[in-house]
Amino acid sequence: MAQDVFQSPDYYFLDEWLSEEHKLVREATREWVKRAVSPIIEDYAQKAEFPTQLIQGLAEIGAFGPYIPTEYGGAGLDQISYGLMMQEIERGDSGVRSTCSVQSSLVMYPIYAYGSEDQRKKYLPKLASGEFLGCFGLTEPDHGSNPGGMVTHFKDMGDHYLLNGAKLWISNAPYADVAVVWAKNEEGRIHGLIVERGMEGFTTPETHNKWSLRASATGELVFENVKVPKENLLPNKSGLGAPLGCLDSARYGIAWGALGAAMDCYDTALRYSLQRQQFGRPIAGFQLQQKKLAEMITEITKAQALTYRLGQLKNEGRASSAQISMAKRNNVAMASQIARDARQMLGGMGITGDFSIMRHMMNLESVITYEGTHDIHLLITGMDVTGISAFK
Ligand code: TGC
Ligand code: FAD
Repeated sequence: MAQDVFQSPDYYFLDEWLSEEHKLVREATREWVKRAVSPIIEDYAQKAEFPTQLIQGLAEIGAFGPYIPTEYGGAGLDQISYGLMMQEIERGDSGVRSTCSVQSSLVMYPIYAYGSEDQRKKYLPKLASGEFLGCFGLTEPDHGSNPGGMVTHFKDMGDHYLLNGAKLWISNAPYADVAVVWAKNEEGRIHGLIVERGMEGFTTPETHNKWSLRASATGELVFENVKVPKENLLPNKSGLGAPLGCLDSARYGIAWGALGAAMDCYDTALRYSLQRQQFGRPIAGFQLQQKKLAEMITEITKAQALTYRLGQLKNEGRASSAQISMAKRNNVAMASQIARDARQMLGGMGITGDFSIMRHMMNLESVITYEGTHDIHLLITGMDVTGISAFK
């Protein structure tokens, strides 16, 4: 891929809303992405390999647990800094951001929020430092949008739990040292269990043949009579609201991340269209190309304002699940549309790995599906404004 010369658009001077700390976090993350991610990511995506060498760097920039308190190894930052980090990392690649979302919001967050003090001390510092990689098992082969129907279950055997079932489409699974797994007890109540690699009967086969998120490892979690120690049950929250609470945090990060992918596509298309000559002039001078660019910057600017405001609400503990759904849905759809338009603007070059756009475009097909599909988030908004659930 060509040298990374990304410059972020800020059409409404929204940087003025950011604190010095926010800007420092963003610049440090951007500099690391330019140095560590951009030069290698296309190659790893083409090979469909997970670049494990990035794990240490991600830990060093604080991308594992940005908002987890420092006493547990996290970076102790606010929600806007967390968002800006996700924006910059997904600007590099959605799959790398996925690794961070899973580690921070789907593994560290539940251990921090629902775990015992012993569990926090045992796992969080190792997850923050990258010594441990984690994954989150909610989706099952027959229960994706409807996780409440899950069949993975555990039985109380007196001195341990016996876990059986399977999870599908699990990011990081093939490399994970620990898995936060959601399963039903004998009464049908959902609980979180920390399952460790090496426990007998626990396997993580990799999922191949993806055309999307190729630089992220995806797999299954299979549990065949796995003996889980009793102290591995997350004691402080149960029910479907427990995993959905983690999703709130990850979906929030995705809203920022999608913005990063959109900004990268816009920046690339703008630069290319100013240089590429057809009919004796830069293609940026043609009205149809200007329409695309004008719509892109308008949608990015609207999403920047929406997302920053969501960050403020999140910092104040006032962001509702439905508000987060709206931002995830809007920003991912916006980024997907921009990726498609930007790809067209590059003509034939747009389908090559010389530019990041086609990779973003394909990655966003996963992002629009995971953490709740585009349609599910629309129905969450519908439920919120009408008070009537379309799911029951
Ligand atoms: P429903 O009856 O509405 O709710 C059950 C209980 O959960 C509570 N709740 C929430 N709590 C916290 N945060 C949320 N976002 C919540 N949404 C609901 C709710 O209050 C209730 O609590 P209680 O105490 O009354 O029992 O549940 P439902 O079965 O009707 O389902 C609702 C629906 C469809 C919105 C939900 O199931 C859903 O969001 N489905 C989408 C599934 C999903 O997003 N899966 C993601 C899997 S993980 C993933 O994709 C990781 S990708 C990672 C990466 O690589 O980046
Ligand atoms: P389905 O639920 O079968 O949906 C199929 C279609 O039906 C969708 O268009 C959906 O919108 C629509 N639909 C479903 N229900 C309704 C309804 N009530 N009304 C209208 N339309 C509806 N899961 C994890 O637990 N952990 C992970 O780390 C993880 N990582 C992932 C990584 C990747 C690359 C991918 C692709 C997925 C990942 N997932 C993960 C799973 C992801 O969350 C699910 O794919 C997603 O929730 C959708 O579930 P499904 O694929 O079973 O689709």
